[in-house]
Amino acid sequence: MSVTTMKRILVIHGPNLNRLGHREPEIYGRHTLAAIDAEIIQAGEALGVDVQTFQSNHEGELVGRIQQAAEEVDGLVINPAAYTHTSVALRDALQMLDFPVIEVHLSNIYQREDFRHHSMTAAAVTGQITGLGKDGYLLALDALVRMAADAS
Ligand code: CA2
Repeated sequence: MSVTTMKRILVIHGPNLNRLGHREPEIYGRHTLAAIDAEIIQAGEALGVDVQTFQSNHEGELVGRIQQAAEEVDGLVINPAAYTHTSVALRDALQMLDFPVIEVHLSNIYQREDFRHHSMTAAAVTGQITGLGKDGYLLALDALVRMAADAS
């Protein structure tokens, strides 16, 4: 029998995602970040993993939380939001991790403006889920647990 080694997962939300549910629901959905986080934590409980969530509007805080995660968790889900397209600092921080990382976007970044088509961070992560709304986070949790089970 395979035993999962995926015990702790961190979910990071980047800038402006604290405003979810309040503006642009046609692009990002009607759910608030608090409601999405509650669903993520509930899904983690069902999967038997401890899930923590973190949101920041500041690049340096996000880098700091990723560095801290290197010592604390077994997997990471990150929506770097606008920093996806600009941040060498986040890419470098993600590159240093030695566990699986999944990049999630609520919207399909490839259907949107040209500047969103390039992800600076994608090359530093294990995989990317884009365009599936909040379900992308839940699928990412599932994928991390499955990866760990397959590897054990
Ligand atoms: O689709 C995604 O999840 C994005 O990462 C969201 C970012 C955007 O810059 C990326 O290109 C794609 C923007 C997050 C902004 O969040 C808002 C929340 C409520 C109202 C307006 C923006």
